[in-house]
Amino acid sequence: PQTIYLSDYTPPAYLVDSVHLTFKLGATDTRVISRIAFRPNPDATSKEFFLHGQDLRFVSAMIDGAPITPDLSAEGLRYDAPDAPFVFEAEVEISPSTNTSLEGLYMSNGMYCTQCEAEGFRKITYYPDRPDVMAVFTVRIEGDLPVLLSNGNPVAQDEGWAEWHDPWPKPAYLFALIAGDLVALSDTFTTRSGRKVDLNIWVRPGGDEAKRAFGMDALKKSMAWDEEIYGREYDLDLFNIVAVDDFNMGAMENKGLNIFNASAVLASPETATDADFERIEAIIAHEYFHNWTGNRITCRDWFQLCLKEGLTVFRDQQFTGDMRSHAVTRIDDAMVLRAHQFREDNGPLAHPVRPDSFVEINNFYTATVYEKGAEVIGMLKLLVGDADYAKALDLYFDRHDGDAATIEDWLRVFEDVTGRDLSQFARWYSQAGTPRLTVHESYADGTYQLHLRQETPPTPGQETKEPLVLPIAVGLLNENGAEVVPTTVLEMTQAEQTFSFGGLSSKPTASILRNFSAPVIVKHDKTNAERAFLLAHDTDPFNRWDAGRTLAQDLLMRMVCDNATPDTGFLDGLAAVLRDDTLDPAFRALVLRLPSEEDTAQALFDAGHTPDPAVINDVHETLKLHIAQHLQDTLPRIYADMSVDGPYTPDAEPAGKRALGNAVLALQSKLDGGKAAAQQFASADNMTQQLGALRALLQIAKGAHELAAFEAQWGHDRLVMDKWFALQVSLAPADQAAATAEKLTAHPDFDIKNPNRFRAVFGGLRGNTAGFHHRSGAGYDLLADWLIKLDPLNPQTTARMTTAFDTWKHYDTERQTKIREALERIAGTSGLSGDTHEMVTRLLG
Ligand code: DPP
Ligand code: ZN
Repeated sequence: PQTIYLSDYTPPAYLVDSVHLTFKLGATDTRVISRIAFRPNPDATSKEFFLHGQDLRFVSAMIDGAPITPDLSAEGLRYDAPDAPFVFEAEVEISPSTNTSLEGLYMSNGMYCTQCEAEGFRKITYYPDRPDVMAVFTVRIEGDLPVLLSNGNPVAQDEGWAEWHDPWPKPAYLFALIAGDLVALSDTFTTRSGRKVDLNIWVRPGGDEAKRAFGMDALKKSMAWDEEIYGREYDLDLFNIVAVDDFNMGAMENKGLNIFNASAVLASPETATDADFERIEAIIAHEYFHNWTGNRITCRDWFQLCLKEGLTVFRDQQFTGDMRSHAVTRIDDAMVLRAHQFREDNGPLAHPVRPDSFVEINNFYTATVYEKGAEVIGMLKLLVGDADYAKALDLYFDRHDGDAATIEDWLRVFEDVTGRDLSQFARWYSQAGTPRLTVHESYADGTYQLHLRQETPPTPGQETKEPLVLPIAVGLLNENGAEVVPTTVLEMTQAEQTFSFGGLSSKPTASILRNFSAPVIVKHDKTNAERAFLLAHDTDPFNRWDAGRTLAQDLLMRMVCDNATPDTGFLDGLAAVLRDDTLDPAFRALVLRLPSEEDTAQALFDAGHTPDPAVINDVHETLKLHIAQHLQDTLPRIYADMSVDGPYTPDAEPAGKRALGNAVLALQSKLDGGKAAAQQFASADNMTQQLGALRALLQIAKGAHELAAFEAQWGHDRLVMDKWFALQVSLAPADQAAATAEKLTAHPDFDIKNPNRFRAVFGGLRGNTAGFHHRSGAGYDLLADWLIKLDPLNPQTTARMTTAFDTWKHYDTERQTKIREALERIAGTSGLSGDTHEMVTRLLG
């Protein structure tokens, strides 16, 4: 496997004007006949005619109608082609039913489907499979199946065939084909300029039909929102979404034909939780928003992946905030960033938002590219202001429509609109690692000073770091909790900087990094009294929540390191928020939620300790019990207050009540032995409450009866059963986690080839911090065994799951030795995929 460098980019030798593809479908012998009009690229630096191709059986090829004998290799096809426009034709054979990689054309429960991003199109036919080659596609599908779909608009169809034409030039990674026995929920959306768009959500018949309505609603909301907020209209007469059972990612934004992991689109009140509904709404929006940020303007090369992903995540986060609550959305997004991206930055897999080299691009669909990529855009918006952000985006769409663009193009529109020099800001794209922002304060003579220092620790391949541009939103509160200085954005550009606020009558309490204005770790030696004050009074909801979070994290760490016991100050602060009926229940639920055991492990490591997951687990349990006991009298009242009248809707308001109800129920179960939870389980009419009750029971090592009942009720429903598989493993007592996972791999419904099921069991295992890291090493061994089994079938999902080991150097020597052995065993497997090889090599560092 070869390392590819951003600095080696060269333009394509040939461009493509049009592509005609004919598919003669067959499970093991699909014929793909291509006719591609090439012309030399005037900007090319090389004249080599090379087409990617992988796992293809070559049948024949012609140039301008004359048969040719090209050089074939495992990577593709080479030929001494004319230095003038020509038509290339080829016929190849592929075998979708044996393609378990779920990349290229494959089969899922009788349905033909495709996944081409990033480099799957080369498994379909010979082609310049790179995003800067954009072309107009016409596709003919021949197959004995009722529904035959591709990108764009239908041209003609009859029994056994269909023809499609996509008028918008696109890179091959956005190609899609679906063929199967499918049924649609249909609707329409009229764009603001009056284009009537037909919308369909397709599923296989036999159970999923009732789960389509919410996705359709989310799609229409997304279409309206992108018109209203970004001025972007949809540009075809048809928009199809198809749900697929076997899928490596969440979903894929293929032009006019989005393909979704069934778990990311199908939902009904009985089968999906509030969190599922929210996730589905966000993913539908995300894929739809890609139509402009990704499809109309795509990436020049895969190093620019954050150009479309960071921006599209940012847009879907804005959308979720607008649809639901901005405060709660921001807290959710920050929790995800800290849990996944900060973790990534803190280990051997750290890389910049725009990496400068990779072996396998599939390994860079990461929290850093996506979530940190979105944060970078949020900072840019904060720095330039909303009005200039809007102007810059308009310019971006105007200037680059139809382009395969770069981060430089993106930043230039902001420079052109604002006149700013963004060269220092651009370091956010090239410098890996999470900055630490150390805060010292002083107060004298009515002037409050903030002394700030930023420092980014070294990451693999980047020993020294430069100062970044940090937008730091700050507000100052007086002793009554009133705001004496409203939110102000400080622009920090140097390693150390001091900011002053004058004219104050007493020393204020600072609320720093409001709304999480930059993706940094704040090191501020506030007293717990100050934190408790902010938890009670901060006018910025994010920092109010974060003050509680920091208090909890600090307490948990003192419990681990110094045998501290929970102090009443903390418990009273929590109680006050919980009882405050003026606060959004969703917000109260978030305040009640403790940092995860994984969060505590990371925080301990950051503070120079070696985390012991067994001790962390004990301490978390102890704290939850203390909280439950402290709140004993309040819990039943809040639980009762959170009951929702009327039929279930997944809207933010009742969902917030259910979130708080479930959080309270989990605490209550520690006191009543699971009585209330068993009742909720028995009477639940929606998955949020059914699953919330089951979780509460499993957390106190009860619920065997309910688990069996759940399986009996839901055995027929794949998506619900994924929850059943995941929950048992993730909540198993630490010494039984690996055994539980192993037992479930022998369950008749376990299917190694289905990524959702594999992730349910092994994602459940990695999510059980104390269980995965149990000192026996059983968790490590089991995961390694199964990754070795999965790799020959599905390299992409295998490689992704190796990230379970990315914190391994944080642990004690004994655990490190065991993890190293597991990683070396994977690395030493003969025939290991390039995807997994790259990951274990980086992990072993
Ligand atoms: N489908 C994936 C996403 O939307 C990759 N583009 O993020
Ligand atoms: Zn995306």
